Amino acid sequence: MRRPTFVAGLTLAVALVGSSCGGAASPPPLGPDKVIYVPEPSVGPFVVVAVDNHFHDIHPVDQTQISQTRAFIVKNEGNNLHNFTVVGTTISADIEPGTQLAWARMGDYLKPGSYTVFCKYHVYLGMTGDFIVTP
Ligand SMILES: [Cu+2]
Repeated sequence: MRRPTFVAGLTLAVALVGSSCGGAASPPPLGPDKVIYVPEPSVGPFVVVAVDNHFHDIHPVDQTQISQTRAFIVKNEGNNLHNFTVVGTTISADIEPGTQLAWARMGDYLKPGSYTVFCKYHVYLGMTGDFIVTP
């Protein structure tokens, strides 16, 4: 119960500061896409978040392993259209903002092996990822 009270107090303080300026209230500036870092659980669907022209959770340096038995989801939590193209396959799917690509079972789409993926719209910005599908 303490946290909501604090937030309410902060909001009031901001409102007071704003009104003391005397000018017309301007809308808050649009910040970058909000990214919340949550460790990937080892059960349930493996979720990749596409945001800021970047694929989280499948950074090449992490050698991410995903069992072929798991569900696999790519969520577009940004404001831009993204795409999920898997190199060496015919898989290339657009993912509209606020939507997701969802596979009930990874192995139905990608057999065990190493894969590189990219967004065809933002590959020039380095929007790529790597992961390993395991048996
Ligand atoms: Cu993209």
